[in-house]
Amino acid sequence: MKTALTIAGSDPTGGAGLQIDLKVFKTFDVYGLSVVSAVTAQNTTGVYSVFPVSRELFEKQLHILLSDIRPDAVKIGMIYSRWASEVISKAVKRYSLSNIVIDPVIVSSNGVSLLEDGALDELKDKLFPLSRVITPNIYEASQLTGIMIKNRGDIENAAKILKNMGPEVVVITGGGFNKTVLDLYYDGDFRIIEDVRREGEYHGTGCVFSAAITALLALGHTPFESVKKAKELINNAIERSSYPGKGMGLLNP
Ligand code: PXL
Repeated sequence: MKTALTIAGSDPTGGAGLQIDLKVFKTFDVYGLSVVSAVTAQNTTGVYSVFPVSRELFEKQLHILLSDIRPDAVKIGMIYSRWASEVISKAVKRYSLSNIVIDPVIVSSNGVSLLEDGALDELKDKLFPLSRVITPNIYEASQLTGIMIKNRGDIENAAKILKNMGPEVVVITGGGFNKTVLDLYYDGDFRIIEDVRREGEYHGTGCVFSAAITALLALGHTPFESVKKAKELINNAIERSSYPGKGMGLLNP
């Protein structure tokens, strides 16, 4: 059985974070492993608190796990701490990890910071060069590149800058205007993935997307196949989603 590791925060709603990642891995019959970076207190109305784990606990979780099991792919989601990128990059080298997918999570939907000051630069410097796929949304792509993204040309420029930071493939999600959503796939050539815009506000779409890509890479699919199939899974998870609380909908992959 193929295995995938998620390095992420805990979300008690199970709609984002390591909990949704594990559910997504399961839908592809990929065995899920998880290392927790931070524990959040949140519900469907938003994130209320973030408690990062200590560096010692984080390192210990990684090394005890990886000295035993080598995952076929690794997803890096919310890491919170500035030091986490260096710890992960050392582990990637020491344990020869491949198929690294990075979802550069910065803030929650209700505006709570999920990344410590200075941690984004560390993520760029230490982990982007080791990654196979990065999946920023438009906001994250803007923050990472300093480009104010207002049109399709801006998205393409941001993708080029991000690719120069080291990943093999850049996927910028959530572009597009009016009734269409547009994801831009860039590996040196541009490919556009267009879809109809779906109504409603859902928690964890970025997590589901990047976790699905991770599972599909673990199974040996190419990055482009993985991205296309990940889109299908999101649409499925939206169709099966529900509103169990007072706020956002929760995806059900
Ligand atoms: O969707 C980004 C995200 C990732 N990981 C955790 C989160 C969130 C958003 O709230 O809480 C743990």
